[in-house]
Amino acid sequence: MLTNLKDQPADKILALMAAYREDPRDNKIDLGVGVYKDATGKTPVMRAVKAAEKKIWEEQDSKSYTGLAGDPAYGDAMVDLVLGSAVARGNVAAVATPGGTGAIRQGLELIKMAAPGATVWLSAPTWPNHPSIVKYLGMPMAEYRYLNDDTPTVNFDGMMEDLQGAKAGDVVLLHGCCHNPTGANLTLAQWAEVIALLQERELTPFVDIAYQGFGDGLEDDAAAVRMVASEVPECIIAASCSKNFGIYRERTGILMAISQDDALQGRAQANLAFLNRQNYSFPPDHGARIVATILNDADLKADWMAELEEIRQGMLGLREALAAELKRLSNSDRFEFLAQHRGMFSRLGATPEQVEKLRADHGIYMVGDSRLNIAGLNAQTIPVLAKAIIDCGI
Ligand code: PLP
Ligand code: TYF
Repeated sequence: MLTNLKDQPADKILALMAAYREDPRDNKIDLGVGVYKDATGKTPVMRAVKAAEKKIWEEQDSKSYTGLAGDPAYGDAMVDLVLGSAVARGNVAAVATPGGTGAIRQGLELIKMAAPGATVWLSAPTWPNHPSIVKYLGMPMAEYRYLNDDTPTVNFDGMMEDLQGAKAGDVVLLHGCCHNPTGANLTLAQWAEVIALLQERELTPFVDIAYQGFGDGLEDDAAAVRMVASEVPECIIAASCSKNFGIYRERTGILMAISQDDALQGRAQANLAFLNRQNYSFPPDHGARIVATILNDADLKADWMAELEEIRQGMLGLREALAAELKRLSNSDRFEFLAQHRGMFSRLGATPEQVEKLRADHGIYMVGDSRLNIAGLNAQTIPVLAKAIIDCGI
């Protein structure tokens, strides 16, 4: 039987992570996988996470099953964190999932059950796992333009034009904030135009929000998803706690299905629970419990928010410093976009050959599409990267 299996393509980002690890050079720089790193190159456990784990260890007296939707305290806290008061809780069906990826997978499965012929529209480019999962589920897929060819800014006209081609009932996958891989984001005015188009053409938005708190702040980063959720008749939201709580390996995410018709909440909730049951029964609890413990404790929440804000400000500082150094070396403003972009990533706009030259000649690792993880930099490596970028003719 196993001989029938085909080879599967490797995940390029994860393969890059392995190649970096094997590189013996001392001065190598990892700007690959989207994991936050501090100035010493470590991915720390956040203070509030440690404190919450201690509290859980001391107070938890059972590890019996939770429920198919996960711990309700986690669901409520996350609905509140992502949606604030944009939608009444009674309109939101929500289940805990293994990471944001689990939420994306289950969200797509829900769509497949409810609207089997719907085409899923993805931004070009997007996070490679989006098309990979859509394809695996055998769902029709289409792309909308997202980035300009000449500068790494949003091609809004192209995006709107392409989405005009969607048919009623299709699904549009949107990054809630901090677009991966481009770092280029819609303004709120542009979001309003997208929402008007979704309504006019009867399209369902599926918002993937994996970096709330990494862009303009916890509230600002949720502004778009809240606007979507409060204005369209129905939407799906996949949120991840991997980055903003730094609990990557705990696999903590949430899937929400929202309808303005609160009579549908019960059925949506039952279907989300059904999907969890088909795939793995109960979702992982430890990360979800950490998140609920933090969000339901005023001191822990304040400390988490403060640390998240330090992380965000640190990345903004790195963006500005890199843009300034490149301005100095190139005598031009062509890298100014680095300071304008938000989140962990920007795309440099380099060719695959230039990206390979950065790796081979300078030990600088970034994804083949020239996506770099800003958090992989520090005050010492910024001038090194900037010089290498100019040396490679980018
Ligand atoms: N969506 C996007 C755009 C991402 O970049 C990621 C990865 O970090 C995720 C979702 C989900 O991440 P995880 O499954 O680790 O929570
Ligand atoms: O884009 C990234 O780097 C992150 C981490 O299969 C990631 O989203 C990368 C690849 C993958 C899962 C997560």
